[in-house]
This record gives sequence, C-alpha cells and structure tokens, in this order.
Amino acid sequence: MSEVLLHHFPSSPFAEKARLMLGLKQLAWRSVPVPRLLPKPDLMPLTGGYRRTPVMQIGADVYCDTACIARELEKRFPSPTLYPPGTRGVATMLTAWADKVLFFDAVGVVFGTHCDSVPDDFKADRIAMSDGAIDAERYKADLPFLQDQFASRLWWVEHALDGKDFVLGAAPSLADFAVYGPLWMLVNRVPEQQPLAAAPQVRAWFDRVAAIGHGRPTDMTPQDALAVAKAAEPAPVRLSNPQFAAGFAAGQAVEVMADDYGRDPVAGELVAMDSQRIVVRRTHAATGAVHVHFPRVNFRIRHA
Ligand SMILES: N[C@@H](CCC(=O)N[C@@H](CS)C(=O)NCC(=O)O)C(=O)O
Repeated sequence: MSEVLLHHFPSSPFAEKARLMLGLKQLAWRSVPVPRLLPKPDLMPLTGGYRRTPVMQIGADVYCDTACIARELEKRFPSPTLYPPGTRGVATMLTAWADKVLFFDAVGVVFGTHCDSVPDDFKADRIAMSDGAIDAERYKADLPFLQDQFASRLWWVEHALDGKDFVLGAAPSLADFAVYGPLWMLVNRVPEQQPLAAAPQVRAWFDRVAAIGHGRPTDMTPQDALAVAKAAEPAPVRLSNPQFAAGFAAGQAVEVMADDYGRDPVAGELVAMDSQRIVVRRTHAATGAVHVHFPRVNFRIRHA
C-alpha cells in the first residue's frame, strides 16, 4: 500500500486532530508542508482548488476534510479504532459540534486576543476565505463575549468527562481528537488566559490525549508528493451503498465545494457518491489522474 501523506502546517488545530488520528493508529506517515495562506501552488494540482488544511494523500487519492480523512484511515487501518464499539454515530455528531462550534470559539478568542499582531495578509486571507466571518477586528471588539461563550462550553466538556478517561468512555475516539484541537489551539496561543483552569477533568484528559502522540512522521517535499500521485493510479472505488444526489450520475462533469468557508469549487468528473462521500476524478499535468474525496455533509455538488 502507498504511504500516507499529510499536507498540513504545524499550528493548524484541524491538522492536530488528523495527526492524533495517525498517532492512535501508530502509523508511519509523511509530513508535507503547506503554506498557511493562499497561494498554495503545490497543493492545487492535487485538490483542484480545495485550499483548507489538512489534506491527506495516499498515492493518487486525495482526501479533503478531517471527516473524510477519519473515514478513510478507519477503513484502511481499522485497529486501534477511532470508534470504540457503539460510539460511531455519537462520535461523529460530537465531532461535528467541535468542528463547527468549539473551533470558532477558539478562533475568536485567539484572533481577538492577538488581533493587533496578526499580519495584515493573514487577516485579509481569512476574511476572504470566510466571506467576512473570520475577522480578527470583529473578534477583538467582541472578545469578552467570545471568552464567555468558550467558558460555558468548556463546562460541557468538563461534565462530558464525568467518571470517564475519554469523552465517550474508557478508550479514545474521534470525538476526543475533535474536541482537543480547539482546546490545543487555545492552550498554545493564549496560555496567559489559562483556558483550562476551571476544568480539572479536562486538564487531565488533555494530557492523556496529548500522550497519544502523532505516530512516526518523516518529512516529504511538496514536489515529491506530486511525484507520488503521478506514479500512482487512483484506487478503484467500491461503494456498498451508492447514493447519488437527485439529478446526478457517474461520469457527469461537476463542481464540489465546501458549504461554509473556503468554498473554492473543485471541478471534475463525478465517480461515486454515497451518504457520506463524494468522489471526483481530475487530471493535472503534475499529478496525472487523481480521485479527490469529500464528505457529503457540509459539501455542495452542482453541475459544471
Ligand atoms: N472542516 C474542515 C476544516 C479545516 C479548516 O478549517 N482548516 C483551517 C486551518 S486549521 C484552514 O483551512 N485554514 C485555511 C487554510 O489552511 O488555507 C476539516 O475538518 O478539515
């Protein structure tokens, strides 16, 4: 099997979530750097326009979004599992909450606190990427409210841990990594605010999750990652329960885009859809044919 490549940058909380998945599964993997801002010239040939971080690549298959990365890692490397018995649905739901709510609490507090030192190009990039939602100046003006919201939600996490080592029981699950990412961002970026001070169970859990580690990464250049794709063929797609959106069929020219932020459309030929994923085939001179995989939830598909 081809190696697992993760395209990421160190300070990304979503990348940290993915690095912990790789750590749980004790994988050797290749760490490919991506810039924090556009342009990302070595990533675009692989994704076709998707710019968010992280992206996982295995040969000529490219997985966008940590929801998609989690599903694929679990399929290829089932043990240790990201979903201890009976937790798959709840872990996925809690993960969606952490990705959409807790993440924006952390972004607001970090950007609001550091607004005056965030470089202008970074501020402008995030405003453009989010149609104005991720705006450091606005976060700065609203900082007390944002800190208050975070503190209230942290209490939820504290009580989710009552009597348990991990959020869903005795063993770690995807939900732990999703909740950890935003908290990790706060602990690293605003340590002077002691973001976990009021939550002793969270503090102990935080150390347990950190101890899972990142597996065994070794560096790879973006150019070598492109060469990996070029030398490979996309894996055959076999979906046990295909489920195309109304009006869509394999072989059609489509565009797929995130529905919240970083909405750059990715154009290609629709290969497959089921209730959880969309697979699109693309070709680029630098990569040859690739399959780009997206989650179905939070992504739109339209005819090209
Ligand atoms: N839902 C996405 C969110 C990813 C995300 O928001 N990543 C941030 C970095 S933590 C990002 O893409 N920032 C802009 C960029 O890297 O270009 C996922 O689960 O992967």
